[in-house]
Amino acid sequence: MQDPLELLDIPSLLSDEERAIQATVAAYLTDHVRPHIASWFEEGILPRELARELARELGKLGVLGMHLEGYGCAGTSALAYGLACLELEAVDSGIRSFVSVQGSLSMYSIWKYGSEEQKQEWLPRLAAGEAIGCFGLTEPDFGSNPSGMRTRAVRDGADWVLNGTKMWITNGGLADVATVWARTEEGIRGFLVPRGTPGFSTQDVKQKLSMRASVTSELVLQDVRLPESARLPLATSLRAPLTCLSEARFGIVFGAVGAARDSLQAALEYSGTRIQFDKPIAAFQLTQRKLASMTVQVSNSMLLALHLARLKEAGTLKPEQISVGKYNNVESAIAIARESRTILGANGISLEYSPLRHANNLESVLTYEGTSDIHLLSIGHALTGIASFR
Ligand code: TGC
Ligand code: FAD
Repeated sequence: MQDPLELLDIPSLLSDEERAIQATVAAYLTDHVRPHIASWFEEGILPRELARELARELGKLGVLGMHLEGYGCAGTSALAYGLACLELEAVDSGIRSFVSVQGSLSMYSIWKYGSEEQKQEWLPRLAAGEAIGCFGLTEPDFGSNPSGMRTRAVRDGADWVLNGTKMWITNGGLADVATVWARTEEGIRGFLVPRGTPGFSTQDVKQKLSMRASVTSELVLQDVRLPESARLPLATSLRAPLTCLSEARFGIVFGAVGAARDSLQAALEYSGTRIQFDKPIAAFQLTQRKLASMTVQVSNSMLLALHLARLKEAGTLKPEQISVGKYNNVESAIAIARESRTILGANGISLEYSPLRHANNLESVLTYEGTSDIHLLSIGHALTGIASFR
Protein backbone atom coordinates (compact mmCIF):
# COMPACT_ATOMS: atom_id res chain seq x y z
CA MET A 1 0.00 0.00 0.00
CA GLN A 2 1.29 3.48 -0.83
CA ASP A 3 2.43 5.58 2.13
CA PRO A 4 -0.32 8.22 2.61
CA LEU A 5 2.35 10.85 3.24
CA GLU A 6 3.79 10.20 -0.24
CA LEU A 7 0.86 11.88 -1.99
CA LEU A 8 3.16 13.27 -4.68
CA ASP A 9 5.04 9.99 -5.13
CA ILE A 10 8.36 11.78 -4.63
CA PRO A 11 10.29 8.46 -4.31
CA SER A 12 9.59 7.96 -8.03
CA LEU A 13 12.14 10.78 -8.60
CA LEU A 14 14.88 8.67 -6.98
CA SER A 15 16.99 5.97 -8.59
CA ASP A 16 16.74 2.35 -7.40
CA GLU A 17 20.15 2.74 -5.75
CA GLU A 18 19.11 5.93 -3.91
CA ARG A 19 15.94 4.27 -2.67
CA ALA A 20 17.93 1.21 -1.55
CA ILE A 21 20.44 3.32 0.43
CA GLN A 22 17.61 5.25 2.10
CA ALA A 23 15.80 2.01 3.00
CA THR A 24 18.97 0.40 4.40
CA VAL A 25 19.71 3.38 6.66
CA ALA A 26 16.06 3.55 7.79
CA ALA A 27 15.96 -0.18 8.58
CA TYR A 28 19.17 -0.02 10.66
CA LEU A 29 17.89 2.96 12.65
CA THR A 30 14.46 1.39 13.22
CA ASP A 31 16.06 -1.70 14.76
CA HIS A 32 19.04 -0.24 16.60
CA VAL A 33 18.49 3.44 17.47
CA ARG A 34 14.78 4.31 17.47
CA PRO A 35 13.96 1.95 20.38
CA HIS A 36 16.49 3.77 22.63
CA ILE A 37 16.26 7.37 21.52
CA ALA A 38 13.63 8.58 24.00
CA SER A 39 15.66 7.31 26.97
CA TRP A 40 18.92 8.77 25.61
CA PHE A 41 17.10 12.09 25.25
CA GLU A 42 15.57 11.82 28.73
CA GLU A 43 18.90 10.94 30.34
CA GLY A 44 20.51 13.83 28.49
CA ILE A 45 23.68 11.97 27.71
CA LEU A 46 25.21 9.86 25.01
CA PRO A 47 27.59 7.80 27.16
CA ARG A 48 31.10 7.49 25.74
CA GLU A 49 30.96 3.70 25.24
CA LEU A 50 27.54 3.88 23.63
CA ALA A 51 28.69 6.70 21.33
CA ARG A 52 31.75 4.66 20.31
CA GLU A 53 29.60 1.63 19.56
CA LEU A 54 27.14 3.79 17.59
CA ALA A 55 30.05 5.34 15.64
CA ARG A 56 31.38 1.89 14.70
CA GLU A 57 27.90 0.72 13.66
CA LEU A 58 27.35 3.85 11.56
CA GLY A 59 30.80 3.29 10.08
CA LYS A 60 29.85 -0.25 9.07
CA LEU A 61 26.66 1.11 7.55
CA GLY A 62 28.90 3.38 5.44
CA VAL A 63 27.27 6.71 6.37
CA LEU A 64 30.34 8.45 7.88
CA GLY A 65 31.76 10.71 5.18
CA MET A 66 29.67 8.72 2.73
CA HIS A 67 29.73 11.41 0.02
CA LEU A 68 33.55 11.64 0.05
CA GLU A 69 35.79 9.71 -2.36
CA GLY A 70 38.65 7.45 -1.25
CA TYR A 71 40.25 6.81 2.16
CA GLY A 72 37.61 4.23 3.09
CA CYS A 73 34.66 6.53 2.32
CA ALA A 74 31.68 5.20 0.38
CA GLY A 75 31.75 7.86 -2.38
CA THR A 76 27.96 7.98 -2.85
CA SER A 77 26.02 10.74 -4.59
CA ALA A 78 25.10 13.95 -2.74
CA LEU A 79 21.47 12.88 -2.88
CA ALA A 80 22.19 9.52 -1.24
CA TYR A 81 23.97 11.40 1.56
CA GLY A 82 20.98 13.72 1.89
CA LEU A 83 18.57 10.78 2.11
CA ALA A 84 20.69 9.22 4.86
CA CYS A 85 20.56 12.53 6.78
CA LEU A 86 16.78 12.55 6.33
CA GLU A 87 16.43 9.11 7.89
CA LEU A 88 18.89 9.91 10.70
CA GLU A 89 17.02 13.08 11.66
CA ALA A 90 13.65 11.32 11.38
CA VAL A 91 14.93 9.45 14.45
CA ASP A 92 16.61 12.41 16.19
CA SER A 93 18.45 15.59 15.19
CA GLY A 94 21.22 14.62 17.62
CA ILE A 95 21.99 11.45 15.66
CA ARG A 96 22.04 13.35 12.38
CA SER A 97 24.28 15.96 14.03
CA PHE A 98 26.71 13.23 15.08
CA VAL A 99 26.96 12.08 11.44
CA SER A 100 27.01 15.63 9.99
CA VAL A 101 29.84 16.73 12.22
CA GLN A 102 31.84 13.56 11.63
CA GLY A 103 31.40 13.48 7.83
CA SER A 104 30.75 17.02 6.67
CA LEU A 105 32.81 19.04 9.15
CA SER A 106 35.59 16.90 10.66
CA MET A 107 36.24 14.54 7.74
CA TYR A 108 35.45 17.08 5.03
CA SER A 109 37.86 19.64 6.52
CA ILE A 110 40.65 17.03 6.39
CA TRP A 111 39.59 15.64 2.98
CA LYS A 112 39.44 19.08 1.36
CA TYR A 113 42.21 21.01 3.15
CA GLY A 114 44.48 18.34 4.66
CA SER A 115 47.88 16.97 3.62
CA GLU A 116 48.15 13.42 2.25
CA GLU A 117 49.62 12.32 5.61
CA GLN A 118 46.70 13.86 7.54
CA LYS A 119 44.21 12.15 5.23
CA GLN A 120 45.94 8.78 5.56
CA GLU A 121 46.17 9.14 9.32
CA TRP A 122 42.58 10.16 10.06
CA LEU A 123 40.09 9.55 7.25
CA PRO A 124 39.98 5.72 7.21
CA ARG A 125 39.50 5.61 11.01
CA LEU A 126 36.88 8.36 10.97
CA ALA A 127 35.02 6.63 8.09
CA ALA A 128 35.01 3.35 10.01
CA GLY A 129 33.84 5.05 13.22
CA GLU A 130 37.03 3.89 14.95
CA ALA A 131 37.78 7.54 15.67
CA ILE A 132 35.43 10.47 16.33
CA GLY A 133 36.00 14.01 15.10
CA CYS A 134 34.68 17.49 15.92
CA PHE A 135 34.87 20.97 14.40
CA GLY A 136 35.58 24.02 16.54
CA LEU A 137 34.67 27.32 14.92
CA THR A 138 32.25 29.00 17.36
CA GLU A 139 33.58 30.80 20.44
CA PRO A 140 31.76 32.11 23.52
CA ASP A 141 31.75 35.65 22.06
CA PHE A 142 31.74 34.83 18.33
CA GLY A 143 28.95 32.67 16.91
CA SER A 144 27.30 34.23 13.86
CA ASN A 145 30.45 36.27 13.30
CA PRO A 146 33.35 33.80 13.27
CA SER A 147 35.57 36.39 11.58
CA GLY A 148 36.07 37.97 15.03
CA MET A 149 37.45 34.79 16.63
CA ARG A 150 39.95 35.26 19.46
CA THR A 151 41.61 31.83 19.39
CA ARG A 152 45.18 32.48 18.29
CA ALA A 153 47.92 30.36 16.81
CA VAL A 154 51.38 31.86 17.10
CA ARG A 155 54.57 30.48 15.53
CA ASP A 156 57.26 29.39 17.98
CA GLY A 157 60.29 28.04 16.10
CA ALA A 158 59.01 25.14 13.98
CA ASP A 159 55.85 24.79 16.11
CA TRP A 160 52.55 26.57 16.60
CA VAL A 161 51.17 27.52 20.03
CA LEU A 162 47.38 27.79 20.31
CA ASN A 163 45.37 29.63 22.97
CA GLY A 164 41.61 30.16 23.11
CA THR A 165 38.21 28.66 23.80
CA LYS A 166 35.65 27.11 21.45
CA MET A 167 32.06 26.74 22.58
CA TRP A 168 29.00 24.62 21.68
CA ILE A 169 31.08 22.01 19.88
CA THR A 170 29.15 18.87 18.87
CA ASN A 171 31.05 15.65 19.73
CA GLY A 172 33.72 17.78 21.46
CA GLY A 173 33.88 15.63 24.59
CA LEU A 174 34.02 12.43 22.55
CA ALA A 175 36.40 13.44 19.80
CA ASP A 176 39.77 11.84 19.13
CA VAL A 177 40.63 14.74 16.85
CA ALA A 178 39.38 18.32 16.76
CA THR A 179 39.57 20.57 13.73
CA VAL A 180 40.23 23.93 15.41
CA TRP A 181 40.11 27.25 13.58
CA ALA A 182 42.45 29.97 14.85
CA ARG A 183 43.67 33.42 13.91
CA THR A 184 47.33 33.70 12.87
CA GLU A 185 49.37 36.66 11.66
CA GLU A 186 48.65 35.51 8.11
CA GLY A 187 44.89 35.05 8.59
CA ILE A 188 42.58 32.26 9.74
CA ARG A 189 44.01 28.74 9.64
CA GLY A 190 42.84 25.24 10.63
CA PHE A 191 44.68 22.82 12.95
CA LEU A 192 44.16 19.16 13.84
CA VAL A 193 44.35 18.76 17.61
CA PRO A 194 44.44 15.12 18.79
CA ARG A 195 42.86 14.28 22.16
CA GLY A 196 45.55 14.05 24.80
CA THR A 197 47.63 16.93 23.46
CA PRO A 198 48.97 18.78 26.55
CA GLY A 199 46.96 21.96 27.25
CA PHE A 200 43.88 20.73 25.34
CA SER A 201 40.79 19.88 27.41
CA THR A 202 37.02 19.61 26.94
CA GLN A 203 34.04 20.19 29.18
CA ASP A 204 30.53 19.00 28.24
CA VAL A 205 27.60 21.44 28.34
CA LYS A 206 24.94 20.32 30.83
CA GLN A 207 21.26 21.19 31.40
CA LYS A 208 20.36 21.38 27.69
CA LEU A 209 16.68 21.56 26.73
CA SER A 210 17.52 20.60 23.14
CA MET A 211 19.84 18.06 21.48
CA ARG A 212 19.86 16.01 24.64
CA ALA A 213 20.94 12.83 22.80
CA SER A 214 24.08 14.60 21.61
CA VAL A 215 27.33 15.65 23.24
CA THR A 216 27.96 19.43 23.10
CA SER A 217 31.19 20.73 24.61
CA GLU A 218 33.56 23.55 25.31
CA LEU A 219 37.12 23.13 23.97
CA VAL A 220 39.88 24.84 25.93
CA LEU A 221 43.31 25.41 24.39
CA GLN A 222 45.96 26.57 26.81
CA ASP A 223 49.44 26.85 25.29
CA VAL A 224 48.73 23.89 23.05
CA ARG A 225 51.92 23.17 21.12
CA LEU A 226 51.51 21.60 17.68
CA PRO A 227 53.96 20.85 14.88
CA GLU A 228 53.53 22.49 11.46
CA SER A 229 52.30 19.07 10.23
CA ALA A 230 49.13 19.59 12.35
CA ARG A 231 48.08 22.60 10.25
CA LEU A 232 45.66 22.02 7.38
CA PRO A 233 47.93 23.21 4.57
CA LEU A 234 45.25 24.11 2.04
CA ALA A 235 43.07 26.18 4.38
CA THR A 236 44.17 29.78 3.89
CA SER A 237 41.26 31.98 5.07
CA LEU A 238 37.80 32.04 6.66
CA ARG A 239 36.56 30.76 3.34
CA ALA A 240 37.80 27.27 4.32
CA PRO A 241 35.61 26.74 7.42
CA LEU A 242 32.67 28.43 5.66
CA THR A 243 33.05 25.98 2.77
CA CYS A 244 32.86 23.10 5.28
CA LEU A 245 29.67 24.66 6.66
CA SER A 246 28.10 24.52 3.21
CA GLU A 247 28.57 20.72 3.25
CA ALA A 248 26.92 20.32 6.64
CA ARG A 249 24.11 22.75 5.84
CA PHE A 250 23.28 20.65 2.77
CA GLY A 251 22.73 17.62 5.03
CA ILE A 252 20.50 19.69 7.33
CA VAL A 253 18.28 20.66 4.37
CA PHE A 254 17.38 16.95 4.11
CA GLY A 255 17.56 16.19 7.82
CA ALA A 256 14.88 18.76 8.62
CA VAL A 257 12.52 16.98 6.22
CA GLY A 258 13.04 13.80 8.25
CA ALA A 259 12.16 15.45 11.57
CA ALA A 260 9.08 17.03 9.97
CA ARG A 261 7.97 13.79 8.33
CA ASP A 262 8.35 11.81 11.55
CA SER A 263 6.33 14.42 13.51
CA LEU A 264 3.57 14.43 10.91
CA GLN A 265 3.49 10.64 10.79
CA ALA A 266 3.02 10.51 14.58
CA ALA A 267 0.18 13.03 14.35
CA LEU A 268 -1.51 11.22 11.47
CA GLU A 269 -1.41 7.86 13.24
CA TYR A 270 -2.62 9.30 16.52
CA SER A 271 -5.47 11.23 14.91
CA GLY A 272 -6.85 8.01 13.41
CA THR A 273 -7.18 6.28 16.77
CA ARG A 274 -7.89 9.05 19.29
CA ILE A 275 -11.66 9.31 19.82
CA GLN A 276 -13.31 12.52 21.02
CA PHE A 277 -17.00 13.42 20.63
CA ASP A 278 -17.49 9.78 19.46
CA LYS A 279 -15.26 10.17 16.41
CA PRO A 280 -11.57 9.83 15.60
CA ILE A 281 -10.12 13.34 15.78
CA ALA A 282 -8.93 12.78 12.17
CA ALA A 283 -12.60 13.16 11.17
CA PHE A 284 -12.72 16.81 12.26
CA GLN A 285 -12.16 19.34 9.51
CA LEU A 286 -9.75 21.39 11.62
CA THR A 287 -7.54 18.33 12.18
CA GLN A 288 -7.63 17.49 8.48
CA ARG A 289 -6.66 21.07 7.65
CA LYS A 290 -3.60 20.73 9.88
CA LEU A 291 -2.65 17.33 8.40
CA ALA A 292 -3.19 18.47 4.81
CA SER A 293 -1.28 21.70 5.23
CA MET A 294 1.65 19.92 6.89
CA THR A 295 1.72 17.27 4.15
CA VAL A 296 1.97 20.00 1.50
CA GLN A 297 4.79 21.68 3.45
CA VAL A 298 6.78 18.43 3.90
CA SER A 299 6.39 17.67 0.18
CA ASN A 300 7.55 21.18 -0.76
CA SER A 301 10.58 20.90 1.52
CA MET A 302 11.47 17.52 0.02
CA LEU A 303 11.19 18.79 -3.55
CA LEU A 304 13.43 21.73 -2.64
CA ALA A 305 15.97 19.38 -1.05
CA LEU A 306 15.96 17.15 -4.16
CA HIS A 307 16.48 20.15 -6.42
CA LEU A 308 19.46 21.33 -4.34
CA ALA A 309 20.93 17.81 -4.42
CA ARG A 310 20.74 17.72 -8.21
CA LEU A 311 22.46 21.15 -8.34
CA LYS A 312 25.15 19.84 -5.98
CA GLU A 313 25.68 16.78 -8.16
CA ALA A 314 25.97 19.06 -11.20
CA GLY A 315 28.61 21.07 -9.31
CA THR A 316 26.64 24.33 -9.51
CA LEU A 317 25.17 24.62 -5.99
CA LYS A 318 25.76 28.11 -4.52
CA PRO A 319 25.87 29.06 -0.80
CA GLU A 320 22.78 31.30 -1.13
CA GLN A 321 20.83 28.36 -2.59
CA ILE A 322 21.78 26.27 0.44
CA SER A 323 20.61 29.20 2.59
CA VAL A 324 17.17 29.00 0.90
CA GLY A 325 17.02 25.29 1.76
CA LYS A 326 18.31 25.57 5.34
CA TYR A 327 16.07 28.53 6.14
CA ASN A 328 12.91 27.12 4.56
CA ASN A 329 13.22 23.51 5.60
CA VAL A 330 14.20 24.11 9.24
CA GLU A 331 11.59 26.84 9.79
CA SER A 332 8.99 24.58 8.19
CA ALA A 333 10.08 21.54 10.22
CA ILE A 334 9.85 23.28 13.59
CA ALA A 335 6.38 24.63 12.71
CA ILE A 336 5.29 21.11 11.69
CA ALA A 337 6.72 19.51 14.85
CA ARG A 338 4.83 22.03 17.01
CA GLU A 339 1.57 21.68 15.03
CA SER A 340 1.84 17.87 15.18
CA ARG A 341 2.26 18.14 18.94
CA THR A 342 -1.08 19.98 19.20
CA ILE A 343 -2.84 17.03 17.52
CA LEU A 344 -1.48 14.73 20.24
CA GLY A 345 -3.01 16.83 23.01
CA ALA A 346 -1.56 16.09 26.45
CA ASN A 347 0.06 12.90 25.17
CA GLY A 348 2.14 15.18 22.95
CA ILE A 349 4.21 16.38 25.88
CA SER A 350 5.35 12.83 26.66
CA LEU A 351 8.58 11.35 25.29
CA GLU A 352 6.47 8.41 24.17
CA TYR A 353 5.78 10.50 21.05
CA SER A 354 8.37 12.23 18.91
CA PRO A 355 7.01 15.67 17.86
CA LEU A 356 7.97 17.74 20.92
CA ARG A 357 11.40 16.05 21.07
CA HIS A 358 11.87 17.02 17.41
CA ALA A 359 10.64 20.58 18.07
CA ASN A 360 13.06 20.99 20.97
CA ASN A 361 15.95 19.65 18.89
CA LEU A 362 15.02 21.89 15.98
CA GLU A 363 15.54 24.93 18.24
CA SER A 364 19.25 24.06 17.98
CA VAL A 365 19.06 23.31 14.27
CA LEU A 366 17.44 26.72 13.74
CA THR A 367 20.45 28.28 15.49
CA TYR A 368 23.47 26.27 14.43
CA GLU A 369 25.09 26.20 11.01
CA GLY A 370 23.91 29.80 10.55
CA THR A 371 20.78 31.09 12.27
CA SER A 372 17.66 31.72 10.19
CA ASP A 373 18.52 35.45 10.36
CA ILE A 374 21.97 34.82 8.89
CA HIS A 375 20.49 32.73 6.05
CA LEU A 376 17.89 35.42 5.29
CA LEU A 377 20.73 37.95 5.13
CA SER A 378 22.67 35.66 2.76
CA ILE A 379 19.61 35.49 0.51
CA GLY A 380 19.20 39.27 0.85
CA HIS A 381 22.85 39.70 -0.12
CA ALA A 382 22.34 37.58 -3.25
CA LEU A 383 19.20 39.56 -4.16
CA THR A 384 20.52 43.07 -3.62
CA GLY A 385 24.28 42.72 -3.94
CA ILE A 386 24.53 44.46 -0.55
CA ALA A 387 25.98 42.54 2.45
CA SER A 388 24.14 43.71 5.56
CA PHE A 389 25.73 41.40 8.15
CA ARG A 390 27.78 44.17 9.70
P1 TGC B 1 32.49 36.87 4.10
O1 TGC B 1 33.41 38.00 3.80
O2 TGC B 1 31.10 36.94 3.56
O3 TGC B 1 33.13 35.50 3.61
C1 TGC B 1 34.50 35.18 3.80
C2 TGC B 1 34.90 34.28 2.63
O4 TGC B 1 34.15 33.07 2.68
C3 TGC B 1 33.33 32.92 1.50
N1 TGC B 1 32.04 32.35 1.95
C4 TGC B 1 31.69 31.10 1.73
N2 TGC B 1 32.30 30.11 1.06
C5 TGC B 1 31.67 28.92 1.01
N3 TGC B 1 30.48 28.68 1.59
C6 TGC B 1 29.84 29.64 2.27
N4 TGC B 1 28.68 29.39 2.85
C7 TGC B 1 30.44 30.92 2.35
N5 TGC B 1 30.10 32.10 2.95
C8 TGC B 1 31.10 32.96 2.68
C9 TGC B 1 33.22 34.33 0.93
O5 TGC B 1 32.98 34.28 -0.45
C10 TGC B 1 34.57 34.91 1.27
O6 TGC B 1 35.51 34.36 0.36
P2 TGC B 1 36.79 35.26 -0.11
O7 TGC B 1 37.57 34.31 -0.98
O8 TGC B 1 36.20 36.43 -0.85
O9 TGC B 1 37.51 35.67 1.12
O10 TGC B 1 32.51 36.64 5.66
P3 TGC B 1 31.76 37.40 6.82
O11 TGC B 1 32.72 37.46 7.96
O12 TGC B 1 31.17 38.69 6.31
O13 TGC B 1 30.60 36.37 7.25
C11 TGC B 1 29.56 36.02 6.45
C12 TGC B 1 28.59 35.08 7.22
C13 TGC B 1 27.82 35.85 8.28
C14 TGC B 1 27.62 34.54 6.18
C15 TGC B 1 29.38 33.91 7.88
O14 TGC B 1 30.21 34.38 8.87
C16 TGC B 1 28.47 32.86 8.47
O15 TGC B 1 28.07 31.95 7.77
N6 TGC B 1 28.16 32.94 9.80
C17 TGC B 1 27.44 31.86 10.49
C18 TGC B 1 28.41 31.05 11.30
C19 TGC B 1 28.02 29.59 11.38
O16 TGC B 1 27.19 29.10 10.62
N7 TGC B 1 28.66 28.85 12.25
C20 TGC B 1 28.44 27.43 12.33
C21 TGC B 1 29.46 26.77 13.19
S1 TGC B 1 29.57 25.00 12.96
C22 TGC B 1 28.13 24.42 13.55
O17 TGC B 1 27.24 25.12 13.90
C23 TGC B 1 27.98 22.93 13.59
S2 TGC B 1 26.47 22.46 14.22
C24 TGC B 1 26.52 20.79 14.27
C25 TGC B 1 25.82 20.14 13.09
O18 TGC B 1 26.04 20.50 11.94
O19 TGC B 1 25.05 19.22 13.32
P1 FAD C 1 24.71 34.88 18.13
O1 FAD C 1 25.59 34.95 16.93
O2 FAD C 1 25.10 35.64 19.34
O3 FAD C 1 23.23 35.31 17.69
C1 FAD C 1 22.22 35.65 18.64
C2 FAD C 1 21.03 36.21 17.87
O4 FAD C 1 21.44 37.39 17.15
C3 FAD C 1 20.49 35.24 16.82
O5 FAD C 1 19.09 35.36 16.76
C4 FAD C 1 21.11 35.75 15.53
O6 FAD C 1 20.35 35.41 14.38
C5 FAD C 1 21.12 37.25 15.77
N1 FAD C 1 22.15 37.90 14.95
C6 FAD C 1 23.51 37.77 15.02
N2 FAD C 1 24.09 38.52 14.06
C7 FAD C 1 23.09 39.13 13.37
C8 FAD C 1 23.05 39.99 12.24
N3 FAD C 1 24.16 40.39 11.60
N4 FAD C 1 21.82 40.41 11.81
C9 FAD C 1 20.69 39.99 12.42
N5 FAD C 1 20.66 39.16 13.46
C10 FAD C 1 21.84 38.73 13.93
N6 FAD C 1 29.61 25.53 16.51
C11 FAD C 1 30.72 24.95 16.03
O7 FAD C 1 31.68 25.62 15.65
N7 FAD C 1 30.82 23.59 15.98
C12 FAD C 1 29.83 22.78 16.39
O8 FAD C 1 29.95 21.55 16.32
C13 FAD C 1 28.64 23.36 16.91
N8 FAD C 1 27.63 22.57 17.38
C14 FAD C 1 26.55 23.15 17.98
C15 FAD C 1 25.59 22.35 18.59
C16 FAD C 1 24.51 22.90 19.24
C17 FAD C 1 23.51 22.03 19.94
C18 FAD C 1 24.35 24.33 19.24
C19 FAD C 1 23.16 24.96 19.90
C20 FAD C 1 25.29 25.14 18.64
C21 FAD C 1 26.42 24.55 18.01
N9 FAD C 1 27.43 25.35 17.45
C22 FAD C 1 28.56 24.77 16.95
C23 FAD C 1 27.36 26.80 17.57
C24 FAD C 1 26.44 27.46 16.54
O9 FAD C 1 26.99 27.43 15.27
C25 FAD C 1 26.19 28.89 17.01
O10 FAD C 1 25.37 28.81 18.15
C26 FAD C 1 25.54 29.75 15.94
O11 FAD C 1 26.44 30.01 14.89
C27 FAD C 1 24.99 31.06 16.49
O12 FAD C 1 25.91 31.71 17.28
P2 FAD C 1 25.52 32.24 18.76
O13 FAD C 1 24.86 31.13 19.47
O14 FAD C 1 26.75 32.82 19.34
O15 FAD C 1 24.43 33.34 18.51
